[in-house]
Amino acid sequence: MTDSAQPSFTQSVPGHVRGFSGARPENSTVKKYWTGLSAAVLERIADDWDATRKAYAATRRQAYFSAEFLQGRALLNNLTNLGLVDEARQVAAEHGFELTDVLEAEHDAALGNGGLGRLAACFLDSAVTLDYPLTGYGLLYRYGLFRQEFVDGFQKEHPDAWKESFYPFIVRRGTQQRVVRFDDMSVRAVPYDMPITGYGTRNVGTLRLWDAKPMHEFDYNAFNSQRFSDAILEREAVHDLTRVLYPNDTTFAGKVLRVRQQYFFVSASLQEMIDNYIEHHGEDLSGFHEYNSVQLNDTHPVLGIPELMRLLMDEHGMGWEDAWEVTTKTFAYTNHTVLEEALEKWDTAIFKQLFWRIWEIVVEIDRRYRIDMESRGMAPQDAHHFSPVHDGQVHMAWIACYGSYSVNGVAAMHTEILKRETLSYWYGMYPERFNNKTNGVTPRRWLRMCNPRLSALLDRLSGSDAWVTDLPRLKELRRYEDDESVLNELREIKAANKRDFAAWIYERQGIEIDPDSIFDTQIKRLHEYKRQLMNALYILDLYFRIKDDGERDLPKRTFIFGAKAAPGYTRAKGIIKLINAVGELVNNDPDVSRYLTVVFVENYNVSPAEQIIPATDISEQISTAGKEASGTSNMKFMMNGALTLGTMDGANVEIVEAVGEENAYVFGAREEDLPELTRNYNPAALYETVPGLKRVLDALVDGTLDDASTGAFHDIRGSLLEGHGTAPDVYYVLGDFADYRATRDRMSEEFYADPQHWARMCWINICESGRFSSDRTINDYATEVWNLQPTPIHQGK
Ligand code: 26W
Repeated sequence: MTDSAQPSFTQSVPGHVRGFSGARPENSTVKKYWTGLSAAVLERIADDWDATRKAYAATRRQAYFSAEFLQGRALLNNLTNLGLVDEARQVAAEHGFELTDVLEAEHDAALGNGGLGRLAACFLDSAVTLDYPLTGYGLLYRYGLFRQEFVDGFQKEHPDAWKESFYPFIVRRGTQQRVVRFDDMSVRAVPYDMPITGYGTRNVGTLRLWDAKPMHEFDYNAFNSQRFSDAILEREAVHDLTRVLYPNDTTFAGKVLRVRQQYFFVSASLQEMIDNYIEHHGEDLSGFHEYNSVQLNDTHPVLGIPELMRLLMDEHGMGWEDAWEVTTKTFAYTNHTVLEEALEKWDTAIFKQLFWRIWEIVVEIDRRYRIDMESRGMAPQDAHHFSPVHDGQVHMAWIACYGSYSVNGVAAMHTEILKRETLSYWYGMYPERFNNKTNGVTPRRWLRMCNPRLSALLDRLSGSDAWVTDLPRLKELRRYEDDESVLNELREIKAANKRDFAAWIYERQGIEIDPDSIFDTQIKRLHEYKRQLMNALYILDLYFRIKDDGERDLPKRTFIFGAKAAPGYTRAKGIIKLINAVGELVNNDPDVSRYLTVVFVENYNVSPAEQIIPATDISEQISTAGKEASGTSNMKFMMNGALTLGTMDGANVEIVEAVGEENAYVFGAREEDLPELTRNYNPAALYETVPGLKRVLDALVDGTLDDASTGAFHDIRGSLLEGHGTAPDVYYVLGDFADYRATRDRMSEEFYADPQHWARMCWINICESGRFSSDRTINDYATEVWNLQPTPIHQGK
């Protein structure tokens, strides 16, 4: 709480607004008002943030290393966690502002590509809410994930200058800089801290993001002697380091820079952790791992392993064996995908060029690994394939498995596939290291904050807001699953959320949608394995069923998409164009638009998700079985009372298990059947025989749809029927199409046939979403992997 001498939050706001706008609060711009309000929040938590840092300094603490933190907006989240929403609304109103308008003035912090980055953000929220001493470490990208614009239905990328104007929720810690040395340059690492508030606690956690600065702002002598370009060039090379977040699938040109980024932030973070250890526990670093553990969010921060070896040996005089002991007891590795393309491998040339010493250490890890494996009876040629360095490349995932005390997947099925296939070698060597940690999402942002109507109902029925930090409690509310009036209320809440979304999308993109239609949504990164294409083909099939077959008894539906494609992923960009082309066709044909509307939300991000999810009826989770490690939007939808239409993949499996098969719509080939199915797979025959397929696939190339002569739709059709350089249709779109179509048809009919039964299913989904709270995930990491104790700064909260 605030000191009695301190003004209340409400009282403090006008002064902060004045300070930023240099005007009376009522005459401030909405953006300046946002800034002032945010500064008032920062003032409110400043002392507690200080106290938390102090309380965590000498305890065993956990670091979360991640190249991505997809934080989204901060103000409403902080107000929600601190219980200040009503006060903020009131004070804004006094100055003539609607709080919702003020909140809209905030730019998303989009320092991530997708699920992996958003997971990191949910974990920070849960850790602080549970008082766990966890700190996030990453990079302060000047540009986050690109801003997406549609031009004639094609994706166009623009830079996302997210912190161009003043951002109060980040504080420069100029006194805590470190130096990171590469062979060709030394760089100053400047930490910027974001406060992470929790719900019902006074602890305030930290996300520390490093910015790269030249050792000297510029070479004054070079400048003075008219050698401007030399001076500027060196500066630019350093600034390049934190200029931009890399979308996945980048070209070779960006790879050196990417490795530089990775080394830069892990080195700075580990230096800080070592300094902190020495300050509190003395110079003998052999106990480092007793006070520090590092979770590696995928392979991106795996350079931390050789870097800690280097720091311990070269800077602190430890021998190899001791250093290796400390290192392997410090790191734990989470894998987020089984797709080959994301298991990072770097050409050895990159290592030799950037940091010869790290290269030497990696080679020595490799040498000792081979001896180690031989002593365990492994044939050298078998060990070779999983060695850290071979065939001219450094294999980050193998370094992670060899150098960590824990290896985990992100859903039960994913972990099983890791053990059986992707990492089976390592599982054979070190079975005790392997464990599953099914992902979760924070119920603060993804229910409390984004769905105030449903939140209020849950508060009222359960008698308190205790569910917000103890989501499994919602199970008790299953006693209302046959309560007519509760189900009616749930239906009204969904209807109101749908009206809000309709107004929001009209305002944003000028599209009119019918709030009484079914809202059927697929929002996620654009990737072939996620099969947005199958969704689009289904809509195109519906179009023909209405136009050509004269089907008239179809339920009214709105199809919502949100997706960005990696700039270099040509086919994914073609699929974006295809969805927009199908949308054009459907939305502009009066025969069809009576039944169907297609909405492609431009520049999909965290904040649009907060609008879309509470308004959705059907959650599309249709990846090829075995490919989606977990998925996390599936959990957000469930929490907000949408039903899953999904394959048995990733966390869908556990969602279906939690709600019962009768409360979800499952279709498609099972992962265990796919090897056999694909052996006998004949896309050309399916094209001829599966109802509707020939028509939609031909429509890609017969002039029905226009790809502006780019050949994009021809390529997409080819990927399904011919396969260029690979087998056709590796993601089994045509194989699953018939079942998808039948299940989706049935689902939509049942929505209208028995709305009360539908509402009952939604209610059960909400009540059973407890185990998909990231609080459960974080508690599992803390107790089973991290050995971490809650460290509240204030008893009784
Ligand atoms: C090569 C660099 C790279 C590769 C892939 C960077 C980033 C990515 C993805 C964007 C990683 C990602 O987001 N994976 C997702 O992680 C989620 C959290 O565990 C899972 O729920 C998703 O299934 C998985 O696709």
